[in-house]
Amino acid sequence: MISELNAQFGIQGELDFVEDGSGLILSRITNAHGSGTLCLQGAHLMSWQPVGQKAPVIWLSKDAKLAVGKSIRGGAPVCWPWFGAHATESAFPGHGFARTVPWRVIESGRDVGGETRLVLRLVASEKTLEQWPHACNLDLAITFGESLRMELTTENTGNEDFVIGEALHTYFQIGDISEVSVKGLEGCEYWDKVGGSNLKRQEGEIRFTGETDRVYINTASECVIRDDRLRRSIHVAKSGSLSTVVWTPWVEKANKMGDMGQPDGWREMLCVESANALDNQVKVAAGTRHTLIVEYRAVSY
Ligand code: TA6
Repeated sequence: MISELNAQFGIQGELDFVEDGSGLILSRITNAHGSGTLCLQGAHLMSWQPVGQKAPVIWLSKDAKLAVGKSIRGGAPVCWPWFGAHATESAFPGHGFARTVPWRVIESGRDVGGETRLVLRLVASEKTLEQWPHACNLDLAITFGESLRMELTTENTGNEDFVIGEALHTYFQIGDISEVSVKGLEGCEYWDKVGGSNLKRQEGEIRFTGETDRVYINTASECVIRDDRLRRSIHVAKSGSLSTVVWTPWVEKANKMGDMGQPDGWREMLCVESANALDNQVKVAAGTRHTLIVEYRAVSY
């Protein structure tokens, strides 16, 4: 498998595939713009560090475990074909199954300007069809350049419309949660999931003083994470997405989760997730496709 992958999709000195001790396959990318790692299971971006940035832009828990069928704590989990708990089946996995099932490589290449591109497709199985009995393809195209671009495309190849919820549930590396703010969601309505689920409106920039778990709706805005400790801004631009989720577990929830990198790994991460969730779930009509796109850029100051 590894030798076939490298023969068919490897790019000398830029893109290769290796087997992790857990039996999962990782893709390693290095080019003039930076480096990254992606796990084929879940098409799960695990790391990205552009040249010129002292710290990675994507956070991965020190306790992250790679295991077949298990989600990885950190990186950019693909939440699909639902976001959060399944609407009716409590036994179905939270945030859908896409992040814990095999994906296969369908394309690799070098774009203009020396960017490296990789495209993966979710491998449907009896298990996925049990939970999602629809004819469709799910592809993730990821381009490693000065910025990081991800395109999540759902193609409805059947003859019935279906509705999806989705997110690129990205964990960003920050200096400390007390020294960051998020701009771009001013005036937006959001479902506040801490202490029930109430609809509120964002006033001003977002700062963090406790557990924060908010689904901002009806917003296509670019968000900027301003990080005064690392002296950089992370720009989260998107298209094909009308929800943005902002999440920090804070100390109690992080300790309960147990895989956030004790004692205070949670202080160095912030999720700003480009999604279509709750009010913004997407109907993908039969024979059509829908793409959610994000572009991440780190700018030092
Ligand atoms: O996106 C925020 C959230 O829905 C939180 O409520 C929390 O559950 C987080 O996702 C992590 O979920 P996970 O299933 O990856 O542990």
